Parts: sequence; C-alpha cells; structure tokens
Amino acid sequence: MAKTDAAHVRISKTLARWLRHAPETAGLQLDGEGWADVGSVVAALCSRGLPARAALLRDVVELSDKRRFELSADGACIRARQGHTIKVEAGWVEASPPLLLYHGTIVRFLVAIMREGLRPQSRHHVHLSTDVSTARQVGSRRGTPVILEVAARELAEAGGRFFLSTNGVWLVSHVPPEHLKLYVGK
Ligand code: HQG
Repeated sequence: MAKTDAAHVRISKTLARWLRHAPETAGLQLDGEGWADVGSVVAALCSRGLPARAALLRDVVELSDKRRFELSADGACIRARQGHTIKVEAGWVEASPPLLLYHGTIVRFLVAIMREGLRPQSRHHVHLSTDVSTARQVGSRRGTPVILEVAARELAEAGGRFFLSTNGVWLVSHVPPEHLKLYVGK
C-alpha cells in the first residue's frame, strides 16, 4: 500500500468515527444535517498528528472506495453520507427499491435475524446493496460472510419505506423476516 493510501485510510477511519459517531471527541459540532466545518476538521486532524489540509480532505472524499463522505457545494463543510449512530437528518431521498436487495452478515447473527428481521442496531437504518458482491464485502468485515436476499419491492408494497443514499446504499428501518431469505447463489 502506498504511503498516501495508508494516510488516506487513517484519515478516512478517523472521519468516519467523528462524522458518524462521536464528533465531541474531536471538539466538532455537526449541524442537524450532519455537516461539520472543514477548517475545524482539518485543525482536529492536525492536532491528533494527522497532518491534513483541505486539499487532502478533498482527495480522501473523492478517492474513497465507497464514497462515504461528501463536501458541500462551496467546499466549506463535510459530512458522512450515511451510517450515523448520532441523530442527524441527512436528507436521504425516499425511493422505490428494485425487486431484490442484499445484506451481508455472519452466521452468528442468523438465528436472531430470521426471528426478528434485520434491525439497524446502533445505526439509523439497515444498509442494503443492489449487488451481492458489496453485501459479501460488508459481511466479511466480521468473518465468513452470509448473504441475505431482501424482497425489497414486496416490503415496499407492504408499507416499508426505502431511502437511497447518494452513494447508492439503500436504507430501510426494518426488514421483517418474511421478506428475507438466504442467498445461495445463482
Ligand atoms: C446485524 C460499513 C442480530 C447486521 C459497511 C450487521 C456497511 C443483527 C450488524 C455499513 C440483526 C450491524 C453498515 C438482528 C441486523 N439480530 N444481528 N435482528 N439485524 N444484525 O455495522 O450492515 O465501510 O451497523 O447483519 O460496509 O454491517 O463504514 O451494519 O452485521 O455499508 O462505510 O448487526 O458500514 O460501511 O452492523 O454495515 P453495522 P452493517 P463503511
């Protein structure tokens, strides 16, 4: 991994923690839509030995594999697109989902998931993807991945409200077990 890649990853992980979960640990204040002032974020990174400037932050935002963060149009503010555990209203757009969506998890959670459905746990929403490979990658963060297929359109027709984040992640507050099945490949 190139030096800049390693620096990007460290900054990206730090930003994820601050902008989704614990802004107060960096002395940051987010507005109601999750935006933080870029100058304050840069200062907080520098004070923690992560030399950064607004231009580096822009690179992290643009080069991030999952496009986790976004800058405001004037470049003055930064926020996470989704995945928060703190209360924000990031303007997720309600949308009609495709027929099927996917969620990656691990075996240990399956009994509970099949009993009570997919829950957001500490986040605002359950995260779903349109493709199996993303779900597999998400599940792999914890161990051997297990993929669940979500009958998304069926759930929407039953009243489930879906939101589409600007980086293509589908968000929903709960997937009851009757709209879930194990994906075994096609
Ligand atoms: C599981 C990362 C027991 C769920 C990823 C998951 C993603 C249940 C875990 C994004 C359950 C929650 C989100 C139930 C759900 N009983 N376990 N009823 N319902 N679970 O991290 O989807 O890289 O909050 O299966 O790539 O893993 O940070 O959600 O395993 O896109 O940008 O509870 O975070 O994105 O874990 O990951 P998480 P997730 P970033």
